[in-house]
Amino acid sequence: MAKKRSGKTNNTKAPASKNSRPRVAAPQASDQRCYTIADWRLEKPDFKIEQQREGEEVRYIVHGDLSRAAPPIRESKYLTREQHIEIYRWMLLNRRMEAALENLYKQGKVVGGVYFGLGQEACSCASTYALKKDEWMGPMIRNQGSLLVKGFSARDIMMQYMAKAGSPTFGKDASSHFGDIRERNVVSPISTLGDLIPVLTGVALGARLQGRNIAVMTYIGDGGQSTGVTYEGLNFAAVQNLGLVLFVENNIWAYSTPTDEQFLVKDLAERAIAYGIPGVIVDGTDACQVYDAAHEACERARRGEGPTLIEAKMMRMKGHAIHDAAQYVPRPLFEYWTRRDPIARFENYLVNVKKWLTREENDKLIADVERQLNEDREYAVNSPMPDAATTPLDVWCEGCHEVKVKYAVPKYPNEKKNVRVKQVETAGHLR
Ligand SMILES: Cc1ncc(C[n+]2csc(CCOP(=O)(O)OP(=O)(O)O)c2C)c(N)n1
Ligand SMILES: [Mg+2]
Repeated sequence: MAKKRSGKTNNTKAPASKNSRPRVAAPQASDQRCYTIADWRLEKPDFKIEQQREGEEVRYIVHGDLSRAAPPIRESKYLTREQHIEIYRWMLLNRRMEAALENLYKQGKVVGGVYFGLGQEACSCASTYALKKDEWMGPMIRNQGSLLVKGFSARDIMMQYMAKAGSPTFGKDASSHFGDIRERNVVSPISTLGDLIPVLTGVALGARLQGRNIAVMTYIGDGGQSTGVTYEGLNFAAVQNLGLVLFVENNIWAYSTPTDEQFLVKDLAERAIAYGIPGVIVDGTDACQVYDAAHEACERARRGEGPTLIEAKMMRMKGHAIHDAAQYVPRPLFEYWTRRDPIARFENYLVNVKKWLTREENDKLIADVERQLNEDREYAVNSPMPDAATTPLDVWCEGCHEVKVKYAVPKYPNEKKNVRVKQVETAGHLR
């Protein structure tokens, strides 16, 4: 027992208080392993969204400093002046096209719903811009900018939403489920969240069998990344060193669920550690950061070194789709992210910081985008709906088109070595 404080030495240590007592022995330096996640952002927003319940009502309040001014654009290591301006143009077209679609919906001209990528244009446009023409991309609903960069016109996209006969699906799908396996190398979006990941991985595997390491790109949301198929697809790409570039679009919301209610890791890029691949965090509202990370990941893919996970942080600036007014989103969050608008900041960067565009050149560029968009909208509105007689056509494919190889005739290792698959094994599996 400890002696009383009598001036004599007390050799017995007083017990630590309950709270300060460590639960496990303090780890030795040799027990620790460190992993690196690159974080390229010039600011690291730090706030928390808390769910509060009042009876049946659920509401969210946000904690943190939301008063800060927006960060500058981070200088690109790779983009030329012309490329900056090209990306800016795609972003403008992306935004103006979605504004036109919203109006068309309100005029009753859109069949079905409309999805928006407002606030996410830098992520869609600057990422796909890093792909080569013969490489592949699979967009999600908010990546309409990616479709534009990959060669679909605003006319195609508007006609698709209006289910017009001349739309990419000839009026058979009234939203975003279209691709192009012939010219543009775009895999059609798959609504089941995460399923594009193994499909794009399969595209990279197909190219590998044809003797090419290519970059393939797809996107998944903060919500969708929790699906099992995300793990399966990305893990397969990692193990096979396939060139998947996966953008995890962390836009704070999955429908009405904020990220604080979805996962406990600080950053979704940390997931990369579990796959054994590089993970990078970028500011998804900064086109230069998005492009540079995408470019490095694509180069890695082309060298046959495998996939990269890029977490792009931003906010979905509208509801899930046009029917959702997003009233559950705390207003201060909208104000905070409006100051981080990807287009306004990029415009300021090009016109005032870099002085790569004069005011007149900028006005002309915006007017050109508007003119092109107006032409496309008029064409789309005035084009015919499908003829009922053609409705059953192009639904089932029974050998109507050949799926051609893209790069070269595949070489199978077994074929070369003249190894035959064991019949017994095959039969065993089928039983
Ligand atoms: C496997 C699966 N579960 C649920 C849905 C329904 N659903 C469609 S979009 C969505 C929210 C997606 O949120 P997030 O992944 O964060 O993408 P965001 O809409 O924010 O871009 C849900 C739950 C679905 N399409 N697929
Ligand atoms: Mg989301």
